[in-house]
Amino acid sequence: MPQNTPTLKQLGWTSDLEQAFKAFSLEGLIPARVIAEHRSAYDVICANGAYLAEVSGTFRRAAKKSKAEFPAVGDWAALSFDPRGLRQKIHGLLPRKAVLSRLDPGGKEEQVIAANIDTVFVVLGLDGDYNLKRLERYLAAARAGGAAAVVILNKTDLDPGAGSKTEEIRGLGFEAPVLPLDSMKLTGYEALNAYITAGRTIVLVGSSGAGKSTIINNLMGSNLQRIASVREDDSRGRHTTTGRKLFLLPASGALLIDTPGMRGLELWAETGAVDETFEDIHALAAECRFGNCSHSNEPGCAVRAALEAGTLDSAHYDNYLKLRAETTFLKSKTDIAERLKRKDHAKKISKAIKEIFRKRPEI
Ligand SMILES: Nc1nc2c(ncn2[C@@H]2O[C@H](COP(=O)(O)OP(=O)(O)O)[C@@H](O)[C@H]2O)c(=O)[nH]1
Ligand SMILES: [Mg+2]
Ligand SMILES: [Zn+2]
Repeated sequence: MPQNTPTLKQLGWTSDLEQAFKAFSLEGLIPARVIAEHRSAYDVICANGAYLAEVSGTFRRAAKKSKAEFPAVGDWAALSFDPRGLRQKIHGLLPRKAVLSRLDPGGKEEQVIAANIDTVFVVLGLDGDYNLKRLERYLAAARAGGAAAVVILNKTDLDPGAGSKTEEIRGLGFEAPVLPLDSMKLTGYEALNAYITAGRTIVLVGSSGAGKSTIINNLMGSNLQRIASVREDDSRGRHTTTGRKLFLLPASGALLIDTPGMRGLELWAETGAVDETFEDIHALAAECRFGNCSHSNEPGCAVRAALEAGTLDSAHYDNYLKLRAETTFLKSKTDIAERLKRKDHAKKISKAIKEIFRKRPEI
């Protein structure tokens, strides 16, 4: 347990959250922020200090349907506080602001990596971890979860091409700023100041070895995290921790969530959400004549047939189309291949125009 337990305010508690918590307060429950996730328990901090907590039986039964309803790092939980309890009980969660989710590697459901975040730092290491396809996935996941993103190109000291890579990503026109960083000499760190402000929650994601923990260490100004990560490695065989943890930066007051390297981040909103929510349509789609049927105007569409027969609700169907269009939009917004093609096209045109002017005799 930390020596100086942060206050709720330091952890990001606001009067708006207090307001939202009213119904829980009336039940005698108190707020706590989830700062680490273990197999079946959580580290939480409440006004009384830092504790181990688990969900109540009622919570477990109510959340049985989906993993995503269970607490995640960053969540605000409602505790029934027992000073003698070994584990405090979590009875509910405040509705989440932005989340970072992915498709659970073990199944077809949402896994919340971090909750109530403001910003996602996508960290790429310039020692062979520069991968635009992966970057695009992370950016799409941030967008899908409602969080802003910042791209961090770490280990600039190891790559003479760091400058051109920075420019390459900037040229792709993402909303996210691109910040080059050397975490050995600590160059580029001033640019982070705009994002690491008091009460703001930031999750760091990226491949294992990209430098996420080093960045947190540097910002913490101590080797606290390094100690923690050694313990993580030791306990890997016992499966006691997910490695996702929240840190309070002493200087700026920002809250950083470290994540262990993720092999793949399958975009939750893109892959799972629509089909999961519209299981009935998904089942009907198996009977469509074309495998890639969009269920809008293709012949032999089983979905439209059900609609016409009145066995499929039209509002339900409309909602399906809307949601799917959203995920398609999400995909095209972040599809780098498309962007590069468009950029290439624009380049060719401008080159052709230049050619015309070059060949034209002076007027
Ligand atoms: N040369 C260089 N090495 C770095 C930099 N940042 C991190 N490293 C090293 O990269 C390795 C992995 O870093 P770590 O923070 O554990 O990565 P994580 O898995 O993303 O948390 C460590 O040996 C770090 O010392 C950097 O900017 N330059
Ligand atoms: Mg790490
Ligand atoms: Zn169809």
